[in-house]
Amino acid sequence: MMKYLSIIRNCKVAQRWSFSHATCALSPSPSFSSKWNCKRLMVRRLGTDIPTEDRNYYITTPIFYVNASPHIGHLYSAVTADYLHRYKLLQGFNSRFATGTDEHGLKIQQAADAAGQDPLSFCTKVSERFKHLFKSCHISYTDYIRTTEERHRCAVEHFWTVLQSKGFIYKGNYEGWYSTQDESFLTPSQVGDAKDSSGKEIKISLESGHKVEWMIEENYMFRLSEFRSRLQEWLEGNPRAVQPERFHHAVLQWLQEDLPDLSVSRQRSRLQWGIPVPGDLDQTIYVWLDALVNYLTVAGYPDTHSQWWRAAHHVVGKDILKFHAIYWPAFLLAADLPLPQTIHVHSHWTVGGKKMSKSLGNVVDPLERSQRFTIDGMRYFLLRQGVPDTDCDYDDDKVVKLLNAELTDSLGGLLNRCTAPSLNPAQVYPHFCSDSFPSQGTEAHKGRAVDEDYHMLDAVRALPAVVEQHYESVHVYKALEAINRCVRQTNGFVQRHTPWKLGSGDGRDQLWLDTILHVSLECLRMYGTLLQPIVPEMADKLLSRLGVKPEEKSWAALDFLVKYQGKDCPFEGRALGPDTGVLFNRLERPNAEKGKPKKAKKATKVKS
Ligand code: ME8
Repeated sequence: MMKYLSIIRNCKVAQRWSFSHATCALSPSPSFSSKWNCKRLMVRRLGTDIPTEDRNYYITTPIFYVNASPHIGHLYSAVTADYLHRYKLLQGFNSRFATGTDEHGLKIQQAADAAGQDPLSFCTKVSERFKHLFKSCHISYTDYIRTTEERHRCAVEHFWTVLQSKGFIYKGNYEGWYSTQDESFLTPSQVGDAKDSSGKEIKISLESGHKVEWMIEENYMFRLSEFRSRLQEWLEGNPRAVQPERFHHAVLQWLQEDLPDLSVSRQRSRLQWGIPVPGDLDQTIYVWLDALVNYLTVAGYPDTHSQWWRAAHHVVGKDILKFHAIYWPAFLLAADLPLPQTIHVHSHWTVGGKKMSKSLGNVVDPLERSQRFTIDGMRYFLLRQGVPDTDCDYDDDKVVKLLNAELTDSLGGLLNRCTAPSLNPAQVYPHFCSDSFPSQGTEAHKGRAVDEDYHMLDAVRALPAVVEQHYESVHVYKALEAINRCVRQTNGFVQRHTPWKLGSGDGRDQLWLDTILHVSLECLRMYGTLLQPIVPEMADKLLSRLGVKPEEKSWAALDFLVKYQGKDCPFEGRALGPDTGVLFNRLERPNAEKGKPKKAKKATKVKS
């Protein structure tokens, strides 16, 4: 049955995507207009042909522990889920986006004790910090869940009862290693020797480096070992269930190893801060079982979850892959619930090569950085620089260099040039003249466009499909790299034709000047539309400056340069929006400038 469902699901996805690619592939050497049509068809299909239930999209972040304040790594997961949510909305999906905080367990109990506070007030305080960060950074979540909420307790109790009634939970004796920092049970092969700061011999988790302790307890066990082959089947039948591919392989590899039953409760005498096991008040439900169910709680479990649960996608850091790609699917299979569609895994932000983490005390404050580099600046940097497959080192200097180069100079410079009153005194979206920029082929020699200009059109026309592909696979940096490459090409186009030398009153020159500006603004409209999920405020500023109306900002409006095809362009002749200043202000380099006399450097601005 599972296999059958996954085949149907894969077919639907394949249909949706192959539609565009197949159309493209039919043309041996697709011309600008045939590739163009292919794109239009795909957008139309996304807009109208998908059955309503397939238009739901439910994206989640991990729920974060409240033992300390949020850092850049947490913001990265949230920004990743946020762009997916915004992107899906722009495509016309009904999208739901959940984030929140994980508030139970020994680690939180100990942190609250250490702070001398009662656990709930402690959790509330830190949970509010996460909420504040996310709101400040324009994380547009639709649901914020705290595991101390009543609705969640009901969902967890119900879920537990289902697993127990189906015979997947039994009382047993757990004897083995436990890491409180990771809230994780470990097998002997996952444990190694180390010394603590006082030189004492200790045992640590080989994966996280956190200290582990031997524990012997009578508690409830989940029959995880029974699920090995079903998990393998799921992964083999759904090669894109865990992305990127290397993590998919990692999970399959783990499934070849020992998969013992999992302890899913702790004795109440040791852990009071959690949800009691239904019917046995001496035991508290294991915090990971409790936490994972949050995704169902938000979806409306146990009463109204099916509509959203079928559309669930998770964003997680690689540190919690095992919990999401082994324990969670096993719990869901046991409860007869569908498995998540995708688990998008990302690697870690490091500082000086070490994972940024609360326990190592090397965290970068995301709120302070988003004030210093702006919210969109931080969002852009994290998504442009973060690579899902490999860890990425955080460095303020890198942030400044990247944002100055790509947002201030490249994109901001292009917008400035093309909207400057000196080139565009009427402040309108200028007219396109097909005699100046005729269709490629026999007519081309009659116009003023050169080969590179046609290459640029090809690249920008192909851009939405390229960006979509990378947004879908969460290789955002590749999408942003592609956009940035096109922005550079458009800057090259403007530079090549020096429009500032064309405003001499000669009629033909004026038509060519208008055409250069029209093409450039069309390119900018594409970039602004595609960048909305990443830098919402900046993209909005850009599109508003071009005079694009709110209803023209969706994915369906990614029709590039329709005048080139002889069709009417709704923007032509329309007044530009008001000039609200430079798109992205140049940032000061953090340390390099210290001690040097400061030379005020402004964003490139063409004289008006
Ligand atoms: O594990 N780089 O919570 P947590 C990138 N409550 N991302 C990072 C990161 C880093 N250096 N550090 C943390 C938990 N993250 C559980 C989750 S879900 C049902 C329960 C991000 O506060 C990344 O997404 O330790 C990682 O997986 C998550 O925060 C861990 O957050």
